[in-house]
This record gives sequence, C-alpha cells and structure tokens, in this order.
Amino acid sequence: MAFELPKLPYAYDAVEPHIDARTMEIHHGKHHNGYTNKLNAAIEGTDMAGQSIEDILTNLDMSNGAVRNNGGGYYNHCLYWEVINPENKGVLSGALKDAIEKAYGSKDAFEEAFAKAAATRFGSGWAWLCAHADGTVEVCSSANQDNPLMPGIGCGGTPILGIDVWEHAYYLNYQNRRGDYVKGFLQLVNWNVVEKKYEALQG
Ligand code: MN3
Repeated sequence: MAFELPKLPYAYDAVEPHIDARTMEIHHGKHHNGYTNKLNAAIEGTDMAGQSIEDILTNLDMSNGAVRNNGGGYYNHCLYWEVINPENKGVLSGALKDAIEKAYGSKDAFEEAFAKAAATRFGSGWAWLCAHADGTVEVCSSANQDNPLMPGIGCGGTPILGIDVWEHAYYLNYQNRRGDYVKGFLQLVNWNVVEKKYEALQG
C-alpha cells in the first residue's frame, strides 16, 4: 500500500498571519506531495513497501539517498501539519510541561532553545523537540530532510514537535527573516497534539 499525502484538517489560510495561505498551499500541494510520490517510487518492489514510515526511517540504510530524502520529507511534513493545527490548541500542561521545565527551566527557556536550534541550522533542515521513553525531552536539529528517527543523526528520541526551516516554508512572507517565522510558528503550536504524542511514548 502506497503512502498518501495527508489531507490538512484545516484550511490553507487557517494559520495566517503566521504562515500565509499561498505558502501553505505550495508547501503541502507541491513539496509534500512531491516527497510522497518520490518515496512511493523509491520503495516500490523493495522490502520497505508495506512497512510503516517509522520502521522505514528507523532501519534506514543512510546511503539510500532517495528514501532518506523523500521518506524523511514525507514523515517530517506529516508531523509539521499536525503540530500547527489551529483547532483546540490547548496550553502546555501535564507531564510534558513537567518534562520541559525539568530540561529547560521554563516554557520560555524551552522556546528560546528551540528558536536557537532553528536559527542556527545552516542552510535547509529542521529543529525538533524529541521525547525519550524515560520521559526526558531534548531540542535538536538536523540537516535537509533527516530526522532523529534515522540512524546516527545525533539527537535521539522521537520527534513530537518539528519546524521546517527550509526557505520554502517561509520565504514568501518572511524573506530572509527566519527568526520571525520561528516566532510565528511558536504561536501556532497545538500543545494538545504534542502532549498526546509525548504521552503515547511513555507507554
Ligand atoms: Mn518543507
């Protein structure tokens, strides 16, 4: 069964003014769609066909550039649309709030660390908040379409929040002002979704 481009559970203009509708439309309909189609082509007829995207990435041969780039692109963007969902966003609370405060001291300090990881990722890539099975969390970043599920990326755990810092994610509205885009993104985070992902990892 092939991977499918997920439908957004909200309209392209639902995350304005932080992310503009035209950027959302191109990003979802062209970029994410392209990763999805190329991933399907890359795994067709291999042992990876029929596996979950998580299994494919966790066991990936990193020299397989087509699956590394397009499998990463497929997974990363699925997470991105989920965590900027404007519906029932909630506020940071519960066990995730405790874990973030234990690691960073406060939500503000976490946001600073996350924004720094996003700002200092040279060129194209992603910044993440990852959770480990022992309940700890960490911020990190990765290049291109890599992500922490892949072997040897250097930040561990499972991503529960991720920001795309490729220029295609923000250039129409923000041009070179990546920092302003990151600030806008942090206004959009759906903490209810992120918390559910965190809790699911704790068994
Ligand atoms: Mn992108």
